[in-house]
Amino acid sequence: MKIDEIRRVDREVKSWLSESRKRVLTEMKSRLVVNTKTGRRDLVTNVDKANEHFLVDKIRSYDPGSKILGEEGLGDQVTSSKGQVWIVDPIDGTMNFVKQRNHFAIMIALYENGQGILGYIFDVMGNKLYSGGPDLGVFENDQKISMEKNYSLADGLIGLSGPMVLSNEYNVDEVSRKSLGMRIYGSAGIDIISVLKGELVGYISHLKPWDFGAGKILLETNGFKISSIDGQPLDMLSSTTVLLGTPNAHRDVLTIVSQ
Ligand code: 2AM
Ligand code: CA
Repeated sequence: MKIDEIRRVDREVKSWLSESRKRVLTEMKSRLVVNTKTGRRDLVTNVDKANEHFLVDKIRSYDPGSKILGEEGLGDQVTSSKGQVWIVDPIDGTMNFVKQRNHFAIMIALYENGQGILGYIFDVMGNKLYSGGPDLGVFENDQKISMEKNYSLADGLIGLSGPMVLSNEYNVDEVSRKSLGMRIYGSAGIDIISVLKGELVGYISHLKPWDFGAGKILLETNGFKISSIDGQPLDMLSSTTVLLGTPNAHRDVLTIVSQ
């Protein structure tokens, strides 16, 4: 995609996200309709569905030739990364949304032939939009941001998923001990924002494409590493255990989990 078109799409997506945030804030004031998906901790609400509907409609009218992978299934059956592929997570951190009315995100990514073009993570309650891509750089609202420092695992906090801590999958106990402490935020989007800002040196969680699609673009643009927990490149259409962070922390975690 040419830079002029990327800028045009960027303006357009930001206008959708601004409207989307306002709608979510309004809908949050009414009683939520909460349903479970795979279990009692995997939730979907009327707001997740309405917001995916809203965003998918916007994408379809703006870019009818593209394909859309949406968490709640209102997009398309996407089986190939050829062409333009949008990835939508209408509410990331639905448990936080339901129980805290805070610490959740709206996420959108645009890939072209598997290459990240634009990524968006909107911290709704903080009213901070993290956006950008390789051609634009990474922004917190209108402010350009960069990696603060290439921290090692021993120099910072590590974000982990609750279920992985409980099962000590991939020896995350040891990862946590080597760090300055672990944090469990419950939203991949909020964890990824924390890594971008230097508040966490890394994050480990089992994730689906809509959980990491936008974050991968923003992280790689700013020099962070993201891979599967065994160090392999991510497949944009599959779920896997994901490791992301500063290059040093990423290397430190790989060393521990491969022992
Ligand atoms: P969600 O709220 O959009 O479903 C919580 O630990 C984080 O992991 C959230 O980003 C959440 O996204 C995601 N998540 C929750 N259940 C998951 C599952 N079964 N597989 C992958 N990601 C999940
Ligand atoms: Ca979601």
